[in-house]
Amino acid sequence: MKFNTKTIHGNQKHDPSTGAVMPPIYQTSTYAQESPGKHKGFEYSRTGNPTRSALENAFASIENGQFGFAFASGLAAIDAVIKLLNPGDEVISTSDLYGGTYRIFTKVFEKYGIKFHFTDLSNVAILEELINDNTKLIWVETPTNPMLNIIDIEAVVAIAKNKNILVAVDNTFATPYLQQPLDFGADIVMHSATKYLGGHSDVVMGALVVNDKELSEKLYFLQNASGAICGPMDSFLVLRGLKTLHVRMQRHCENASVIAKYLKNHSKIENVYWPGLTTHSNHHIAKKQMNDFGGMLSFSTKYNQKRDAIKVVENLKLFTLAESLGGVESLSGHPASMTHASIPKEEREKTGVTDSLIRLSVGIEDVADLLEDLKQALSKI
Ligand code: P1T
Repeated sequence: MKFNTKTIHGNQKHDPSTGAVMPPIYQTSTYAQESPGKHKGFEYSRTGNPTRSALENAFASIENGQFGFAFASGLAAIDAVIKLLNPGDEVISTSDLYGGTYRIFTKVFEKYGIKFHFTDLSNVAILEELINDNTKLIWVETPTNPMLNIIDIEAVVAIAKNKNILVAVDNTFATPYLQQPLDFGADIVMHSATKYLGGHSDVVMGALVVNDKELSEKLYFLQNASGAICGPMDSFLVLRGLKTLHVRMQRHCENASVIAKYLKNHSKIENVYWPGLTTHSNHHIAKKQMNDFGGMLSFSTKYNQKRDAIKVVENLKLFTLAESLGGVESLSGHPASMTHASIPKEEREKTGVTDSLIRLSVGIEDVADLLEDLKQALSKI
């Protein structure tokens, strides 16, 4: 089955009791048992719920995996992955990544004895220097949030494989429409399903997909034991969103391409970060591992002035100034003071997240209106 069919039909079946084409929202916490332990496959909704199962099956299908898991948020999904580890274990992570991921690694898990190394993984050779006997996980975010760096997943997997190190890929920015990390040999693919998978800025959710049965059993245990599951209504909404993922992503990519090129030629712009530009430092890797280049881009204004960046985001009208991304509507953000404020200034500036950086989540509106909006906002500086 091709990807554009999988988003609609992948691992889905009509409701067995009524034939309902969409799975009903099974708004129930528990299920009747005929005799202790004798039931129809569901016993308690933390452990399993039919609407959530339908979504988890869809997640697995679109990521070319065997087992899907839905969580209460992207961070809850990340939490489950790190709980696979033990005190003394070490993680190597890309240094340019979502601020909340950095925060859970450093502020939550370090105190349980897990050590995190942050490095620029667009240079995979660095892994050979950092890997030791305690290294158990490599955390890859590609494209990175918010600098849109690209990490070569196959190259990371090649280094990790014979060393028994798990490779997890946060695929939030790309979505499986653009890249399927399990096909490159990654062990775990993770999503903030809040973003493109849901696609309509109305749900907070996380996802994990794996192929390995033993790993899936460990994650299933953690999902149930820690309990950060999502509810049936949210499961329904994300399943509905998924059905248009391919058409939305196509338009996100087209619009971002037009906007990236416009900004690149704008006299008031210093740098544009979008992996589809031939001038992007990892463009060749993006071309190799992605089907297109995505709807996220960042840029910095000339002279590196925070006040200019603030003025631009304040003046944008169609691009709503807001956290999050990946919905049908365009959003703007100022990472240094919003999504990445939890990373110390010296750390984030090392990766390029300066006070003059603006991030855009390019929506699927008419691109002429989006260009007009950027033009008027940039004319204010
Ligand atoms: O917000 P939540 O669903 O918990 O997902 C966390 C997360 C994980 N990974 C990536 C790459 C992310 O971008 C996010 C959430 N990011 C934002 C809210 C943001 O505006 O960047």
